[in-house]
Amino acid sequence: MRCFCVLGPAQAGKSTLINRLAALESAPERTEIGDGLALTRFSFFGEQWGAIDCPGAIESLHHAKRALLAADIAVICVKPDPESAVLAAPYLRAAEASGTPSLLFVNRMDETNARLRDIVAALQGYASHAIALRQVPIRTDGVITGAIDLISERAWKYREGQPSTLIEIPDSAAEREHEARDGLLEELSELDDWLLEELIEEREPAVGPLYEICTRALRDNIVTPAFLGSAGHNNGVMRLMKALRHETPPLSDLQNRLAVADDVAPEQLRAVGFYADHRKHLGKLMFLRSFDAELAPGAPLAGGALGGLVEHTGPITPGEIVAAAKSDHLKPGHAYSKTEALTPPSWLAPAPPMISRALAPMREADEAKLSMVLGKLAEDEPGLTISAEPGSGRPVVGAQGPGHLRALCVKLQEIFSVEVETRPLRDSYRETLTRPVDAHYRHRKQSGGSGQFADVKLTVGPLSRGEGFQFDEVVKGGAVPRNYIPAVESGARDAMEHGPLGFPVVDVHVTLTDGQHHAVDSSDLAFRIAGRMGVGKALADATPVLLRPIHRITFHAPSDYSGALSPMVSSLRGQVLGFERDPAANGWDAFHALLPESALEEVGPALRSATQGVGWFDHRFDHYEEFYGKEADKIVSHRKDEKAAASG
Ligand SMILES: Nc1nc2c(ncn2[C@@H]2O[C@H](COP(=O)(O)OP(=O)(O)O)[C@@H](O)[C@H]2O)c(=O)[nH]1
Ligand SMILES: [Mg+2]
Repeated sequence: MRCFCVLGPAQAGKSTLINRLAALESAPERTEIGDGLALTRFSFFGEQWGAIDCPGAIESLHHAKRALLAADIAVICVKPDPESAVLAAPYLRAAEASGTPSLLFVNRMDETNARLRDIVAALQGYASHAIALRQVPIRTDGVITGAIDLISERAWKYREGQPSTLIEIPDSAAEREHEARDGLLEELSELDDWLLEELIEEREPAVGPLYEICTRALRDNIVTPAFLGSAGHNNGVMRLMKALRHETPPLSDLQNRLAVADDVAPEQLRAVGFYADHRKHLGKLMFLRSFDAELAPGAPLAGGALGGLVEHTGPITPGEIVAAAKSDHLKPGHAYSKTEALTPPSWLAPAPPMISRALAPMREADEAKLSMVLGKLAEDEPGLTISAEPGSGRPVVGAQGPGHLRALCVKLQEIFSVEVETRPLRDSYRETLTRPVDAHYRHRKQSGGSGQFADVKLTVGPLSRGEGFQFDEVVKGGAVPRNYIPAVESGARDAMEHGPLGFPVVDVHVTLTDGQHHAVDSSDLAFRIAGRMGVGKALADATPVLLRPIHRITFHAPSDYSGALSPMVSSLRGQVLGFERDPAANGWDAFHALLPESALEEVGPALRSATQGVGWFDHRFDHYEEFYGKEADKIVSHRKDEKAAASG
């Protein structure tokens, strides 16, 4: 089976296009894979084809990318106006990063007056391969009525609901056709000496060799050819399918791409696992594309045996896509030899989570099950991250966006019968002190026979931001015996856990200067308590101040939006650091800023609206910053109320 995937933004007409391509010759057969991926099988000119439909929401980009693991070629289906080109940018970027040859289909041409060359020029801004028109439209009174193939120079007139008919190139289109053809041939002549000579000698190059050069240019990822049409009206669909038939590279090219990062020979790859779906009664289903005629249920794969196939009988031919049950040792994202699973390619890595939520099961009894299920799901879906919330220990889920998070909750309920509620994470405020103070604390307790006694004198002062905690002692003459000093330090550390404002305390220097002990009643415990109480008292006296966490954030977005990011950062109370061209992709910038952690919740939606949903970001904690004013006071009093509620 030969296989292509259709990538592109929502509403570009991807699903419509697949239905039309598949229905050219036979009745198509569509199978849902999961998370917006679906496989349509069909035959064309005696060959078996598989088309993978991909979701168009940017939160599902990590799912769409999986299709590139299994496809010989990508069709990038776009909307027909220059302003929408940016919506295709993430897909152009993903296809290029994966090394998958791609062709463009400019769809919905029936709805636009925009010039194709402007659309392609706008797309070129986000592509590093040259995009070359392979067709130009024929327009009558502004409406598209057909297209001219720039290689064969044949013109086709569209007919509603019927195959197009061959016509003479209309006079009105002739000049444009020549201009576009010259452009295409010039592009191709850079790749082929024969063609260059033909052009220099002003000979008319033969069509057969021209198609061959096109095929080579596509296969080598030098040129991305652009076709046009209207899937909704079945126009340009046959032309596209014929191009796919002639120009889709062989299966071995995919094996080569997948093997490139590892030192396994491409021929040793038996299959690639691109998706795992967890189903209610079937358990985990692994979707694989096979490379090997000997792959069969029970055959060795990645150090285990391939399980039974769902809805598939007979041998698995190379290129076939199958779903295997009972293959839990297989993880998606890897190509497999008999004995090994290769490292997933780096281009497959999802964007960092855009939204994080703590999860709690509605039924307490589901707690262990929830952790187990989340662990299983995250193993098969790197776009989902799982961690534990400091303090509560609750599982924290990082998702690609609110829709992705909702989809997870639905999966948890419908497939695993665990109903959950979600809540935002707490900001990790800290506090510190602003001046050094001395403290004296005596712990004395008489209970029955034995008593407790410890006396400490301490100096407690601030350290520079980020230095954490330091403990020293300058005790003279054994006033506090050596063996009790570690207990004083432990007590001081205990005091750091909850400061006078209710938050963990950082950047503090404690010096034990003096003290007293009792030969019978002193103990580690007594000195620990004295240390804790003494430091606690000092912290309260030393004018504590709230610290808020500041993150360093990098926005990844098409360069067009960098201008809009500065005001966005300001409105989120952040500070712009600057931006540069993203070396990894044409037409993208990496934009850096500092933002308070409390603003991270708003970053996702703000970035979405500033970049038409195309941008993403990563961030990491950078430093703590002293935080004063009304907002800080509110946080402190809220914390007090919380503590009161918890203890009362
Ligand atoms: N006018 C017009 N509408 C189209 C065309 N292709 C698809 N559509 C419509 O566009 C909408 C989105 O199509 P769909 O295939 O679901 O897009 P997807 O989100 O990319 O899969 C549907 O209402 C289609 O009927 C086209 O070529 N012309
Ligand atoms: Mg669709």
